Amino acid sequence: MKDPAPQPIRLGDHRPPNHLIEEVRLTFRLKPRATRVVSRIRFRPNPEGLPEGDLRLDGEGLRLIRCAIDGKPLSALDYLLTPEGLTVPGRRLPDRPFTWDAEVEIDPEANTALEGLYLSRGMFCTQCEAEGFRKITFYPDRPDVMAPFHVRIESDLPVLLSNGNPTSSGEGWAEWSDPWPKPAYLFALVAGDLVAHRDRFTTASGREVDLAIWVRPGDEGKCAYAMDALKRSMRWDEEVYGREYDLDVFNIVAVDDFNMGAMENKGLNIFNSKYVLASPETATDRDYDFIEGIVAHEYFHNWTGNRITCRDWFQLCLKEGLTVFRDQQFSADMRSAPVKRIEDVLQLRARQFREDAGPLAHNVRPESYIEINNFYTATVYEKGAELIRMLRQLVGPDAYRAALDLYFERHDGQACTIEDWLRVFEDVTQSDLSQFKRWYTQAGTPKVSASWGVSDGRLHLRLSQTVPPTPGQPLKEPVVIPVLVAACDPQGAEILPETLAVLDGPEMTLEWDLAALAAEAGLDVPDRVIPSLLRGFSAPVILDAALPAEDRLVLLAHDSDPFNRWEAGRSLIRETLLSMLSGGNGPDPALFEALGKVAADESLDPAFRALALALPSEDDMAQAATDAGLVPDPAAIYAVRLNFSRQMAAALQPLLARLHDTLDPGPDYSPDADQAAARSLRNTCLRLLGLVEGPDRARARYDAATNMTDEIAAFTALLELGDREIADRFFERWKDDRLVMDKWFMAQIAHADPEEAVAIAERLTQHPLFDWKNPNRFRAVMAGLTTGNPAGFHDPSGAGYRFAADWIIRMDAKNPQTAARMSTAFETRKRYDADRVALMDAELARIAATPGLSRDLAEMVGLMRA
Ligand code: B3K
Ligand code: ZN
Repeated sequence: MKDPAPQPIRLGDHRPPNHLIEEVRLTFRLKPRATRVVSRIRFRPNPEGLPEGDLRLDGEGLRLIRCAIDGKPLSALDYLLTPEGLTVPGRRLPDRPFTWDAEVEIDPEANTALEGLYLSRGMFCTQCEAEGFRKITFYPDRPDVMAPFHVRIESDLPVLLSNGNPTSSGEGWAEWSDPWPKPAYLFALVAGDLVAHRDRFTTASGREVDLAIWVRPGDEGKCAYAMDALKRSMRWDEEVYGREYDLDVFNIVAVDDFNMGAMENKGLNIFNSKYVLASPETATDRDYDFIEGIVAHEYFHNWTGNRITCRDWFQLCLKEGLTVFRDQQFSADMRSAPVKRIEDVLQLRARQFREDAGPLAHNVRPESYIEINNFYTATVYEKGAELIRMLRQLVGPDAYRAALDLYFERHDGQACTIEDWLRVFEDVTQSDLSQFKRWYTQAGTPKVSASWGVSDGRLHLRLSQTVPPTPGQPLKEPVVIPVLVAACDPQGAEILPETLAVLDGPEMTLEWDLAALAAEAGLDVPDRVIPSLLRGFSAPVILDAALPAEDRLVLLAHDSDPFNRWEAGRSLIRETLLSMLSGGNGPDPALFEALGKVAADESLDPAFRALALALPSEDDMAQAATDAGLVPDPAAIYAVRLNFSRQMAAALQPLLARLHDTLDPGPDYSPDADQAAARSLRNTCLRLLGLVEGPDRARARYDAATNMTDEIAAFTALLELGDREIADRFFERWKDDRLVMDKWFMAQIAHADPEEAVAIAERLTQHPLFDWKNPNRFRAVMAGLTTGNPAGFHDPSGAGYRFAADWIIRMDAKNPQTAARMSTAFETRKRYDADRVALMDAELARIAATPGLSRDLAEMVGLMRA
């Protein structure tokens, strides 16, 4: 019999639970193939639920051994058991608090989906968000049911951890208590042969907290940076948000097999080992940067997510958007704020704008889903963070802080909605945010058009907006868009100081008296001005402001807003690449000259200078070509970018060589922003120089490298120059280090000649170290091709599509979340030519027709084929 098609869950159908929980007691008897979970749960009827409502417990893949209510065993006639859970009819329940007892058996070793309780190389660990707890025991697995948990773990393994504070332990057992009511998705348990890197933290009010990072023996020397990042995060949250930590211990565990980056379980964060372990020899500056940001992100969830959680999964952005925004603020404070902003916008455009422009576009607060795991997206996270940034911009930093204080005060211990969130802003600012709320309920990236001019001594700026149709949302209302504007004269002197324009209707016009502005700025009255629009990327929109190239060169040289300075250069490069793609003019020497000036400017952060020399990615160019009405040819995009880089390298060769030779921060490696910035610019020069000089410089750098940042930079530069031996040398040195080997797998594909990329990827999947069930290794190869080498993935033969589809199908049977995520490789298919579209359609159809497809992958493929 065919399974019935899974039904969407809808926001509008949300009902409060019939029962709430006063307390949970769990005992785990851990065995790889047969773990027993004994639960005792104190329920009480919820006054907001249905009178005499059923008791609904989620449960999947559980072998029920026994269950009882108030000590009275239930027989199979007393409840309804389905593959999704267990329901006790209301008429069989007492109309007062009662105790549910149950024992179930589960098989962690068979759990390859890595959701629920599973084994990773001999270590028991859990991942419960979003709905993994139901694979551990019968429970109302929904975030609006919060309870204190008491956990006993029985196992021969030496280290036994759960949420909250340790209460007692003995030979073969340990007990933990978490006093803070939490939803089941924040439950965690770890048991393994682990060692701790320890430290302590004293909170602002004087509470002593024991900190530990738990890793496999041998990895304890790679935890110092994550620990340092943790302590800085704890201090920062006290100083900037007034939030203190609230338990006696804070534990982090590094796990090798993990579906995503990390998880904020209360008091027991579980991390993909990639985002904990670092040494100068094995981790790049970028890895350190990620570790800092992710440690902070998970720590910040303690307040934004754990103390205040989401009422239901439609509200996911309530915790994720806010926590991403907080981690972005933290990283901006720890490092260079302008560079962080540029990097965040690069990510937003690469992942979220791409999502918003395709078949997977959805609201920051979605209204329906089939599989919630598919909605941990760039839209919920990154666009969600942009909405908070805009709110802060609109109300100002003081009102923002006051609103957050009110949020924590009013909602501590609650499961909340976006309405609750916006209400604290409305109450603090006495304003109506119903129009702003459209940002949460409309998908699609708004387009803002700008025009300006000087007439009758007045400077006019006209702004207008449209929000494009997205699947299921043909018509949109205008949103509230904060547009930070300024303007300079033709020499680059700022004549209009930075001003906030709030575009909340279809259009608006602003006007200034130019003579007054000039007098104020101490400048002559110019006959024209150059606007600097959307400074700091003040809203997640696509700006259309046909600024002449010569004006953008002025902004690139002079704009006092670093984001727009970078943006001016980036848009000039993009336009040149587009022109080259359509057979038009190549680079204007004036552009190289201007980029060279930025690169040489020692008053600027080297990381900023490196970003200024970077090109829009191949995927960005495919989107840019589509927006310009062209059909993108991935091979042509690859060739044009390479050609541009070669010309730039030739034009700037002496400068690049000088920078390369003088920027070496020396052998005493530190991952701090200053050193990382110098390496970033130096290695940008290295790669460009290779294009004109050949491989000798990169070979010398490879041999001399004393840290992974430099080693991988030389390695990838050599791969791009066609060096065939370098991969073997790298392998011999690093074959025993799993995280470095992920880089080896990925780099060989991402930096391959596109014509060879699929063959290399295929060959690597035959490699003995290709452990495809490990999500990091799987992603290294798959993303190495699908995002790392777009021209290879889009090979006209269709071999790249076939390769990806084969592996997605294979992975789906083991780990649906990872398979579903990888399927987004096909989300842009409509951009391409009819032959490619047909090839991609055929692969999507083949995936869709696979028997036993997971709900995760079925939903993704269904959306992409619609
Ligand atoms: N909250 C987790 C993500 C859970 C993903 C479930 N599929 C990590 C984070 O955002 O911090
Ligand atoms: Zn998060």
